[in-house]
Amino acid sequence: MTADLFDAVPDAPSQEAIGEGAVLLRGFARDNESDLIADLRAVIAQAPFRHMVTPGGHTMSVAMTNCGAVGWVTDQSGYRYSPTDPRTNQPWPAMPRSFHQLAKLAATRAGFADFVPDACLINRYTPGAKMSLHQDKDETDFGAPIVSVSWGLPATFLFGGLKRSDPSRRLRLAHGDVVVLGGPSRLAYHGIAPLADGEHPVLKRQRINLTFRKAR
Ligand code: MD6
Ligand code: FE
Repeated sequence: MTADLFDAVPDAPSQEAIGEGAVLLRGFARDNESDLIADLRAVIAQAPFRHMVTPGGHTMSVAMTNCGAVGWVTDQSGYRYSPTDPRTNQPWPAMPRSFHQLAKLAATRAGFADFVPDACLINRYTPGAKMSLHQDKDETDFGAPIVSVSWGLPATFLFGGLKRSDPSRRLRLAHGDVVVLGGPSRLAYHGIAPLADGEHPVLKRQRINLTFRKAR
């Protein structure tokens, strides 16, 4: 029987290469999820989710906030990282130690042992919300990966190539899954298909995504 083997490695997360420098770590963020979600709630209490406006004037269906030394913002004047929350002109909440540790551990597992995130963008999807195909290129150092953590309702991650017109794979991201985009995949186009309705036992009718970046 293999039961003993599995017992020796409880909830061992799986690891799948989804591209060059791109790794899907299923279940990687489930270990201490109650601490992580408590820390998330504290961040949100200080810097609530809001729907930002794109430079083109569209209000995003995904609600966002940030923690860390800088946070990603968009408004009529463009995309950028800001040390302050434009709602209050106060610094973003500090990045919880638990978040920083999770991001470093995931990056290390994916082969990026020296990753030091200074920004964490927090996305909230309710049913129907989506994120169009995009590249993350507002950071200064594309040598650093981006670590993405998903909680709550499952989503379909669209993972394309270096050109917008390249075909994209559809990958299911469930509660606790982590994606690391680094190396040649750092600038790959990606997005999230419209979120299907459902109810998650902890997070109810929403999906939360954290993306850890080295922005500056
Ligand atoms: C999301 N993720 O999962 C959106 N960006 O809600 C991203 O935009 C993303 O998953 C950079 C690297 C990994 C990602
Ligand atoms: Fe992205």
